[in-house]
Amino acid sequence: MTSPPLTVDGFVSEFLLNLNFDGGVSLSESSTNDRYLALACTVRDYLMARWLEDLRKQKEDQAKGVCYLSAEYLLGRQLDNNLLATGLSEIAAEALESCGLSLDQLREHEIEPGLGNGGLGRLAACFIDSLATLGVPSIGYGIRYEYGIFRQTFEDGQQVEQPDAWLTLGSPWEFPHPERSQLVSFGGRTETYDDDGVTRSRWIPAWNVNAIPCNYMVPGFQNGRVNTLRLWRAKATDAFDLRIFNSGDYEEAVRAQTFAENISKVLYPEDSTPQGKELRLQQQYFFVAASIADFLENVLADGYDLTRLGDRVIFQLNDTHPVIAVPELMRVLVDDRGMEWDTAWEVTQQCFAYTCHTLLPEALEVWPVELLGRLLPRHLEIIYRINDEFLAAVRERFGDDELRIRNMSIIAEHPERSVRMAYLATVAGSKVNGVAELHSQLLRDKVLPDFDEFYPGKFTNVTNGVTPRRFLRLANPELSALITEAVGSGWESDLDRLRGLEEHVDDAGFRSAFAEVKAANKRRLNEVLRARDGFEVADGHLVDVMVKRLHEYKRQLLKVLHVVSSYEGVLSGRIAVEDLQPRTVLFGAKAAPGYAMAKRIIHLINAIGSTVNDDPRLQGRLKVLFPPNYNVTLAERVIPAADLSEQISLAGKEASGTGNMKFALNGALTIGTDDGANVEIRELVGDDNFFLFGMAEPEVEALSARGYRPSEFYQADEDLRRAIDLIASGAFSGGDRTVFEPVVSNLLYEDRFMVLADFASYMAAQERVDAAYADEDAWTRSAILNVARTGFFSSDRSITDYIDRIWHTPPTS
Ligand code: GFP
Repeated sequence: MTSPPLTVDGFVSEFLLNLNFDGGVSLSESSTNDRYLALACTVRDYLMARWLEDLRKQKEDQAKGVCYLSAEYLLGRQLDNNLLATGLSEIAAEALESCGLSLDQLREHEIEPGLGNGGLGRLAACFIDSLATLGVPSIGYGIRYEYGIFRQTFEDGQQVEQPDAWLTLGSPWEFPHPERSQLVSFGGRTETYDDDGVTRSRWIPAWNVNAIPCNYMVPGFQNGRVNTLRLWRAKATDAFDLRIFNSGDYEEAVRAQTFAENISKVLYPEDSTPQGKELRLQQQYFFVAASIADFLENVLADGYDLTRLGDRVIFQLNDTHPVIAVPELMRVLVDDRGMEWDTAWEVTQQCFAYTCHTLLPEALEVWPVELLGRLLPRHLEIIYRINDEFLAAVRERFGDDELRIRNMSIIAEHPERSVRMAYLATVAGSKVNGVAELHSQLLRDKVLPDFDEFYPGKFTNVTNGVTPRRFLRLANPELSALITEAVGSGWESDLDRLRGLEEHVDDAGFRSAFAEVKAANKRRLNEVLRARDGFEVADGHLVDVMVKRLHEYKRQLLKVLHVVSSYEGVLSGRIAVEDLQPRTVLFGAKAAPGYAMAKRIIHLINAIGSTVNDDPRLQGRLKVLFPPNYNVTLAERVIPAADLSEQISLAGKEASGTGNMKFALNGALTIGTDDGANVEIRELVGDDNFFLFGMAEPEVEALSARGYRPSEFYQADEDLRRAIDLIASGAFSGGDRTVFEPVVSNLLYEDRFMVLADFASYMAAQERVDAAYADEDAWTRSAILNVARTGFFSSDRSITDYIDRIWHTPPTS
């Protein structure tokens, strides 16, 4: 098979073929959607020969590869990424122009697949990009949700969730293969039987669904490599019941179908109800069972000796969501393939590794035994046996230290009997890693210390990274051009070369070109926000950005208090309005639908925005913008325009952060706590180019041990008191004091994430920001040094670390 010619004419012919023959329309009659679909298919055609070749080679070479198991992939738009990977951007633009079309217009038509919530899902997308760029044999496995993360709108400032119908206009990047579906079973019971004198167990499931693989190309950056992302879609095994349908009961006729297909309907269904919880566990098992079966049946060579499975594959568990894969592999090896338990357990331990992405105890998933046993009875038996043998080994080592044994048991007894998935992953995984130095250390010291002691050498760190292709080259074309001019081409896949920019930092011409790029990016953001939301980013403003999932530990409320304090300062005359550094504070955040406090905080930010933005006393010097529906596409516009990156979580709570890396690489300065990867960013860029504030993790611990009383901070700090009182007074809620009362009382009487304790230090750091920003040239210098010194945060480096420390899967040609 050959690719279409890499010429403008070749591209035009392929495009028209796709439009006419696949789309069934002529150019003159075609809609924007027809044209977008034809363009996507054309780009695909250029990747196809390599993809098929790589799939063939993967099967033939049987080299060790990575199966990345992740319930989320927050991919972002595909067209531009694939054009860049194939080196086709210019040819495509010219070809379309010769047809009277605009590439810019067609790229805006694409709806991004939002198959993830935030950092975790975006990391998975960066990782598969890097795996392909480095040429590592790998498959990303996940779920092809029909509805991704909800589309956020605001009504009266409050979040309203709309379904994200990303598939409605077609899905040109996916290749479904119903003929390769895998049957995934649920429910029922187990039984033992006699197998030639040996007693064995088996599972008699009650129902099943088909898992249909939908394949996506994952091209490496201009290296001809195309890996695969395989997402599973649920399809009922029984077609609807025609007899019932004909009797007129249409709803009942499709009930089984609806039930089965709900599994891949929505990304992370709301799990505050028992049904929602169960559906989540169904999703998790659904995709890992299909993935393991697919790997064993379709990727592994026929007749491969399964006792050597660890030589062929490592299943990387992206957080706890796929951990049910551990008992599933055991079940397949022992029950289906007849392997001895001990051998199977040895194989299983070689084949898994686990990445933990959190430190919040409530985010470490547990499944009630009652639910797990009902849905996956055989898996529960297997988990019990793994636990019994593990605890026996612990006893052997530490004696009958019952407290330790209770603490280490995979089965928790309180508040209800449940399976601790992080523990199961730790026991089964060949390695366990955190996602930044500090996080990995805390994971060992605080979250899983007994395991660290029991398994010396099992714990390691791999600091997260982000793909420079999407977040620098595509998102910031002007800065990319400047970088290429300064350090030459090829840095996109060798990001350490950004160091070369340091040589240019003393060159006034370079600094002014750099500052001009930032200004141009602000203008571009302005155009986007104006068209999208009717917002304006005023000229000369410091663009201060906090974009990330809305969560109390990330402390959007601390940013809110800074804004309110500045506002209150002007109202009360404490700050002369002319002395206020003109700032546009931009928020972007979605709150989980069931997370009431997060939603209140969104409401509060919007309420503050409407009050502050319209107050003439501010003379336009302070603006608060909150464009709804923050997603990858908006991130690509916001990040390059930012001056200041807000990374202000309570120390010890943010595992890593990846937004922090994207901002630094795009020349924003960070105001941040010593948390997650901020620590490493600061070490690399230097204290002079980073605004550090707040307690470090040991101080947080100490304060917590002493007994944290937020109201004491409120009493002691007049600025803080005035800011909180202003919110409490109803100033942002039309005089109604009840609206934000829950936020205020939570801050005053609980404040789990110590916003008030860090307030004074944060305000002082913001003053340093204002002072620094006043010296534009010095600021630009720091911004350049941020870019130059953060090449370490390429996801290519993360993947190289995974290969060296965990996977041992060298690249293949
Ligand atoms: C989570 C953690 C982040 C971390 C990412 C990727 O993402 O600190 O950077 O996973 O490891 F919290 P979010 O849940 O914050 O999106």
